Amino acid sequence: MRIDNILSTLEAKHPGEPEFLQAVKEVLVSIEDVYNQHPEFEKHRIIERLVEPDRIFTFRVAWVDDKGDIQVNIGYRVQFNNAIGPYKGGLRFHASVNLSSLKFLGFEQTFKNALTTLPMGGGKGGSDFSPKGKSNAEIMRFCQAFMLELWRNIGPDTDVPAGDIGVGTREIGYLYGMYKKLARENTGTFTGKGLDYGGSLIRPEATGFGALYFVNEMLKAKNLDIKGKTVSISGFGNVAWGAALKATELGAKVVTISGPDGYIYDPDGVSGEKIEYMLELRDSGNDVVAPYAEKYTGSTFYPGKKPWEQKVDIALPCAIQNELNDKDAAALIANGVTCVAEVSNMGCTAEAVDLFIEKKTLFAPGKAVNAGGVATSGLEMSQNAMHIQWTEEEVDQKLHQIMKNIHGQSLKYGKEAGEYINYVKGANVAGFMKVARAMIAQGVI
Ligand code: 2IT
Repeated sequence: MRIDNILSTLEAKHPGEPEFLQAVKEVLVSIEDVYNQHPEFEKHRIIERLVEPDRIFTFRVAWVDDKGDIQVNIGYRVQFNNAIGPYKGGLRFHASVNLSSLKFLGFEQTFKNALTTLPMGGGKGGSDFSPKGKSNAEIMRFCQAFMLELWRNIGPDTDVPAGDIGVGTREIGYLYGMYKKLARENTGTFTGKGLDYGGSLIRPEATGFGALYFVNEMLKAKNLDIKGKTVSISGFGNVAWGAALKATELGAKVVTISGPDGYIYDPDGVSGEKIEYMLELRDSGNDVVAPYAEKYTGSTFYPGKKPWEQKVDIALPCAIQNELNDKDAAALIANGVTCVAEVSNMGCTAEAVDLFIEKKTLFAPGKAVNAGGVATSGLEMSQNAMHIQWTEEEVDQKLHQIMKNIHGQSLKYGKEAGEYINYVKGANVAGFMKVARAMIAQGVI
């Protein structure tokens, strides 16, 4: 495999997609050795086939705002790869959404979903619509307009969307309501639904819970205990909330959260009602964390800064791609960080990841760490298909087992000379092998 050739061909075909190229490069570098040991991969042109999505839908979403003015956004669904199951992955509503970010997310999702052990292919979608400052009625009209176009291309055994940044239970409700009306069926073609109409218990918590189960396994593999460790978290949305809940429950102390306006340092720990307050902040729709420091006076707000400058044992980026760069990584390492785990998708820049690996910092990539979210979506699909609802304990226990399994797979393929475990390599190889085998078995399609 000539990685440079593949990347330059891809760049020439699809100029202006830096996030997608970053995600592809990371996987190719990781799998190079196993790829070269298996000539059948080359023979079946697996890489060339994997880097092109099965198909992409792009559509106009026109809707009317509260003032009566017409607004126009772009909607997307990238059906990346369905070798091991129906396309599965979230919808992101955020001003930064474009084809490059959705292709990177769909590509990552393919390997992440393979790691979950459940039969799900990779997909992703969304819009450049920003929910920030929009009224409830505007969000509903946007979601309905979005679904008016997308509904024909999804289905319970075809493509099952879910939430991502900017798409939570409220948005899923509006999207699914319109889907159901148009499709005239109630088959659960969305996950992250409300508990009253087919949603799964633990799904809201699952990404954060799963991440902490994974981090706990990483520490245990090094004979370390999470109890008493300090944790920096970025973001203040659903994922950060679940991570803070479980970290606190396991006896660690969360000392930061962050938003686009800056970060909060709370030496007493973001715990108890303060964790629930994160959701209040999010639901205010203003996208700021500054009010936290006004409410909890023992904490400090650092405007315009990122939490990675604080000395902690564990750092968990939980916000958005490339939120932690090489300078941040160097600061964490200089402060003696023990473990860094991406909870956001591709939360670290390539340079930051290289630095963690070079310095042998315990580091794991988003596609392994945050897979508990989509795994629990898979459990929601199972419950919908069987027309039953599992208890909180049943779902949590399955989630815990899945995360242990993902850790085990990443460990198996990530062991390097010496004691270092390269979780980036481990997760990429484990996910890739499964998808590649499934593609070969199903012929040239
Ligand atoms: O990035 C992700 O894995 C998600 N946003 C969740 C996808 C899902 O289908 O639950």
